[in-house]
Amino acid sequence: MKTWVLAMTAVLLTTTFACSAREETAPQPSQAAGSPQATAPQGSASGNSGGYKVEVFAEQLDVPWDIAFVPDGRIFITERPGTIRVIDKGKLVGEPVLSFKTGGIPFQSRGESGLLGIVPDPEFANNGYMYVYHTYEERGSLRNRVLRLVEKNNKATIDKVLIDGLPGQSTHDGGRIRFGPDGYLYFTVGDAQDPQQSQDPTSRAGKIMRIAKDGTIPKTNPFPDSPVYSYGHRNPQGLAWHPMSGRLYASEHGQSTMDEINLIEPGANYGWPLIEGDAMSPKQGNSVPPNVKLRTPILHSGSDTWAPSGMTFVTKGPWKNDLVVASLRGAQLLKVTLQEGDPAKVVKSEKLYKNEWGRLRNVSEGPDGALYVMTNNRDGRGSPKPGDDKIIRLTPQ
Ligand SMILES: [Ca+2]
Repeated sequence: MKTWVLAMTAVLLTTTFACSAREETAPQPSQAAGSPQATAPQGSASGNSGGYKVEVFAEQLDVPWDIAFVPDGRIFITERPGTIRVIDKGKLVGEPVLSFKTGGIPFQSRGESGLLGIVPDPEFANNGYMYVYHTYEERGSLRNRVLRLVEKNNKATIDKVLIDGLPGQSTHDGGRIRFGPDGYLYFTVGDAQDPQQSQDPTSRAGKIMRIAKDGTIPKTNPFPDSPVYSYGHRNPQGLAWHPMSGRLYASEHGQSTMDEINLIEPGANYGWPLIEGDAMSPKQGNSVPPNVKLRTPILHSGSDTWAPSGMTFVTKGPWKNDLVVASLRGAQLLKVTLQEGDPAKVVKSEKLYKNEWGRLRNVSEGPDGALYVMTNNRDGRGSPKPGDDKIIRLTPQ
């Protein structure tokens, strides 16, 4: 029987190990070491680092993917194999809030697919609604869908299917889901291994989408009667809005290198598979029609591989207004500082805690102003350490 341990006191992190993780994307390139960005000082093993107290907040999780904070203090966690867990009064509850593996729920978790993003309703305290993005099978093909759940007393049930039939595959499933400052529900959909679909605004593959929380299409969406908000994406997995400007940013996996951070404009085309990174000319075998305008990222990894996933802007503490991005293959937090007043200008980017915790799936800011970082070492691609997978908490001092 598994025992679930939640560290109630600070557990000092003393582990440093070489990451043998593969990247999120395929095929696997031979990688040269190094990066166009400067490498910042490594996180200290002393438990305090760069103005943050660092501790293990939860452990013994099974490939956690996303985290949701609700006003009563509980914290919900998705585990990709198909369970929602809850931390209640500081304790990780053994019984799942909802298991997608039982009860006849259509569900599949193969490769990178499964139970992915989770977000609470902005009115959760009144309605108990949460929204999740997950993979299922339909007529022999993998698909993804967005569900509304209703939660009470640490148990959730499916209340409504908001959108289904989204393209799915064993890789490139997107899956991040967040509310924007406009109150609409945004989520990312990967190209599901069919790159050309990303360039077709009428296809649902390789998109960032926006719907109302009742599943209807906002009249102000860029394409009439379509949930598509932006297109030309490969496998976006991070969404975050700048706390001052309210502008939307997204992270995206490149094919093998050229991972991207994009500033998202409604209706814009982010280039995949015609161009990668800030390339000005199309990839071999592609051509760009003269009337097609392709957006390039505000930051990319060059010949390095980050494999970026969940990310957040920081609103409190030493990193206030910086963007922090969890990296799988990069096994680091990428911290990006933007120019005040210029949403597209990156002042600097730093790699923090590289190889200290292994592959990182997500970072979110809690209502307490701490950053909660999820490891992703137990899915066969990482090197699990005792206690993996973990949530590491960084609390501003
Ligand atoms: Ca791009």
